[in-house]
Amino acid sequence: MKLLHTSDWHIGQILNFHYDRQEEHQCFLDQLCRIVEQERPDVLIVSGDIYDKNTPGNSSMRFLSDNLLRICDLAPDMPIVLTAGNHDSSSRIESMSGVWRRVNTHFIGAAERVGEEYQLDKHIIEIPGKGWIAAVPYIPDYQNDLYNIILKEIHDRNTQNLPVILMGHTTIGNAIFTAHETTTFSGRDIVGGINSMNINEIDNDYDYLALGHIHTPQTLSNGKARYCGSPVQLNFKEQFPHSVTMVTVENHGDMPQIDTIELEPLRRFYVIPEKPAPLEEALSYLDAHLPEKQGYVQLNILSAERLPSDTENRIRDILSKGEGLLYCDYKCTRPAADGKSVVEKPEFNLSEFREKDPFEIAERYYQETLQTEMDDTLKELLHSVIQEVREENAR
Ligand SMILES: [Mn+2]
Repeated sequence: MKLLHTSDWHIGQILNFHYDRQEEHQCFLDQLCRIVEQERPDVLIVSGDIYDKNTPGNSSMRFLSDNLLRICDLAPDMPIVLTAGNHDSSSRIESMSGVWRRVNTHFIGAAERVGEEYQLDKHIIEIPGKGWIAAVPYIPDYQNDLYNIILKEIHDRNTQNLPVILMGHTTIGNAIFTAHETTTFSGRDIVGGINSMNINEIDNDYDYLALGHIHTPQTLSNGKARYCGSPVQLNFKEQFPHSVTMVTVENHGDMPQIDTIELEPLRRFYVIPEKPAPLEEALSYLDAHLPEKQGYVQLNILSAERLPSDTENRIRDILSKGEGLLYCDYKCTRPAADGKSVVEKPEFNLSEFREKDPFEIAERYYQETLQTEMDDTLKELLHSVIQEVREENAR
């Protein structure tokens, strides 16, 4: 079976409340269409975070339908499987499932139980003669048993010994989280509000685990679980090539062959200069090193003081000398007291702030105002309240 694995599209993202990314998403989807035509995969999967927001605008919804239909027309026999991520509204994604199934496209939004029993059929997609997809969307922690219950069910149905692909949108412990802010609670990493789980909690009965949520592309140490990463760069931290993943598995029990196909971005993200420099130095460096390819620019400033109010205009003036260079923001780093090393303490802009985990914000606020760490009792209390609100919202 040949599988095209993507995740974390984040359609509808508005960068810094200002820059609509739709043209960039179109550029990605045009490339995806070409890849589908050339590679002829047996299935295309999107492991969560289809949209950037749980209330995508009408234009984003139309954008997704138009592009999915285009892929359906190019490869009518290739099923498409899309699961909800933590950014998506599970009920919205679920509401699309009926109509889209008519064109071999499967939207799976949430796990449902009748009494104690999960509804398994909606998560199990058989590709006759090729393999099985276990489509698990983003699920709250307490439903982690779902992975194994579905795998067990497929095990019973898989009489031909075909490859089994498991989808997940979660945090796996010990993965590389470079593009994300992380926090730790009770020895577990929390990334983007999702507690990490140990990969060994999932039974070894899959041939490839197609993960979403972490935007840094990486194959995990067992050699058969992978975060394919976001296809469109979403912020200044994601400084790595963006790609999609092609996977081939012959039979159930075989190791997958994993290849990546790099994507060409429409716009780039420039952090200038590379290391934080005093304001005047940073401005003249930018002036002398204007990037040639279009993109977003963040000025990297070292300053103990608040920056003068005309800073933004001065950056914009310099950028207007280039082609297609968009002002994004500046990052201000304070020098450390010893005058040598640099304390990384960026001031968040609003859009970065919105991406933060509530736990992390509270932890930082506490630390900064009281100059001491939260104790474990308080952490635990806060954690359980946040969890409770989340579960309430998920209903
Ligand atoms: Mn994501």
